[in-house]
Amino acid sequence: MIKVDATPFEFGFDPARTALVVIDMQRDFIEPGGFGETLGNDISHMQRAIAPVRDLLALFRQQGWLVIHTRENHAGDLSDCPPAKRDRGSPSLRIGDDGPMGRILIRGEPGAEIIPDCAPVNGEIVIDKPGKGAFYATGLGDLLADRGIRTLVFAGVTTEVCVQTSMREANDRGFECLLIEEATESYFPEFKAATLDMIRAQGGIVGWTASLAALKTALERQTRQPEVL
Ligand code: C5J
Repeated sequence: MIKVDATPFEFGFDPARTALVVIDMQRDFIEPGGFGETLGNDISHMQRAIAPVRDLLALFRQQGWLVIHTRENHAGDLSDCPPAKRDRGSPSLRIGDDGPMGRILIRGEPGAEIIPDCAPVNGEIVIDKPGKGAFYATGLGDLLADRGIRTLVFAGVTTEVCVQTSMREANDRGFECLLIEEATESYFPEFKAATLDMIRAQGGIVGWTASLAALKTALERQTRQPEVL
């Protein structure tokens, strides 16, 4: 069991039953001309999450632990996009419209790909999801059950939308969930802060949060432990 200094209290996990879930580190949310920007958001905030997500991925890869990526996207014919999602508000471009990185939020288009810094490597799992939550209309629940996974470490964007929704879905399904604080970002810094508070309030009502440094320290501590036979 690895024990991490976390909030609201220590978080313990068995790596064999744990997966990292990196939510939607896609060009459409992070780069100019994508879905995030068409909604009127300041995408510059997203830059802060890139290096920490990359470091977190490197950590899991070094240890050989399970890594899962998600992508929010839709079929080209929009059959999995509720009209309410496409038609709401007055974005400069809607889901499915042609933008500078191809059709906005459409599976297979350049904008819907994960940014190169955080791109999946061979053997990692990629889940395409039409909703904000990673469990809705995807095979994620079955995949985790098949592998005996009970603990999820979360990262990605955006904190209060797809990350929080996925973490709440996981919590309701009985998973123990840890969000890595620097490895998530919102277009609204105050929403990120509020989301971290909401997750860990009331004795960890949705789960835990911890810094990347705390996770690294926990791993170093574990490596230094003598092996008791
Ligand atoms: C949004 C997401 N914000 N990945 N998607 O629409 O958080």
